[in-house]
Amino acid sequence: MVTPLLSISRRTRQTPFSKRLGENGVKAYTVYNHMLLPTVFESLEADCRHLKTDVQVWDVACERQIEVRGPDAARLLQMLTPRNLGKMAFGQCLYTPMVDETGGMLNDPVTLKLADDRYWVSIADSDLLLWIKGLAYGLGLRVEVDEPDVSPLAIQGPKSDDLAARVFGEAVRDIGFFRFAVLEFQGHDLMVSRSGYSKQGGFEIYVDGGHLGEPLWDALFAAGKDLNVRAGGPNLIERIEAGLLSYGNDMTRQNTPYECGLGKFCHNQNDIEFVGRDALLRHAAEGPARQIRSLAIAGEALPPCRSAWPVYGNGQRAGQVTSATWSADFQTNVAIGMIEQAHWQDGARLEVETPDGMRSTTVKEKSFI
Ligand code: THG
Repeated sequence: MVTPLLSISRRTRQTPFSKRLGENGVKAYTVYNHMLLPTVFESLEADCRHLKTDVQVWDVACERQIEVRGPDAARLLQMLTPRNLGKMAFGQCLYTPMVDETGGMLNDPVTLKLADDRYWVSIADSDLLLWIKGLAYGLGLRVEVDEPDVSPLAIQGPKSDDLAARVFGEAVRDIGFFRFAVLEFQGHDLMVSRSGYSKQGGFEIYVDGGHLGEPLWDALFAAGKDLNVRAGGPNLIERIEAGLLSYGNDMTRQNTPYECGLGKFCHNQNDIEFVGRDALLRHAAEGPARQIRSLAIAGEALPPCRSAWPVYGNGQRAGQVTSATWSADFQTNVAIGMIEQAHWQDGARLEVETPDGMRSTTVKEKSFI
């Protein structure tokens, strides 16, 4: 079968790092927030191994920032999410499910507080800007909402602290998980957070101004030569092993945060006002009928999951698999899926209908890593 190519044009936006990706041998892209996101350099498997042993620099400019500023910024941010932001402090990053009036997931961004009247919403792949602008206008809030020229660049892998310290100074080592510090690079103040879309540790630098992209990239590669630094991107194998969710793949507007396993980010909802509260309170009282689970799928390496694969238990529909790939480390296909309550207990044996036929699959309560 022919693997189709992606036609790239002005709509599939380039990033400040695109030229460097070409020079570093990028082999595949996906499109995320209408922007190119590199997915493969050497191979998914080789990239995964290197991520787990060394350090990588990732072009995640597609994690677009939506800036909300003005006297009503805090009120608008709280309207967007069931997570209680009442105690959010400057310098904090919070994983914030965002829902519509039915409690359906619109996005699962990281929200950063830059000041009492200024926030960045670091979005996953959906046009959240339009929803936020519409809400601000409809509610008559005193805010400005736009997409600044900010392009995150991630440093990920076990040697991340050493690499980041060489470019930003020893202060990076003191940055707490999901906190950011403002550090200097060539005379510019940049936000550097301890976060990223892998479980291998690392940082995200919010490159504020596209012209800084190549100088920062080059500084990281010059400083990291002996650390074996390489270009990378969110790695499909590692993110499935880690159980990191992908909006549009593992969850959509059809799912609530509880179904997505994000109920732990939905506390004290009686104390706050947000769109979808009544629907979510009702849903939480009933309990979700299905929930995200990690799964191991038996047999040979499977092709990519391009449409949901039906899952069955005792001949009955038991859910669907939405992401899957071969894991060399676990010597099985690893997967993420949405599984019905009757079948979601740890160790449950089910069947999944893949493009390569029926396979047996085992439900896991926890992710592989
Ligand atoms: N970093 C930033 N922006 C982003 C992402 C990111 N925007 C798009 C996308 N990724 C948003 N989705 C996620 C999903 C998972 C995590 C972060 C963003 C994540 N989760 C950790 C976990 O599940 O273990 C920690 C969550 C927590 O405890 O708060 O890191 O990666 N800037």
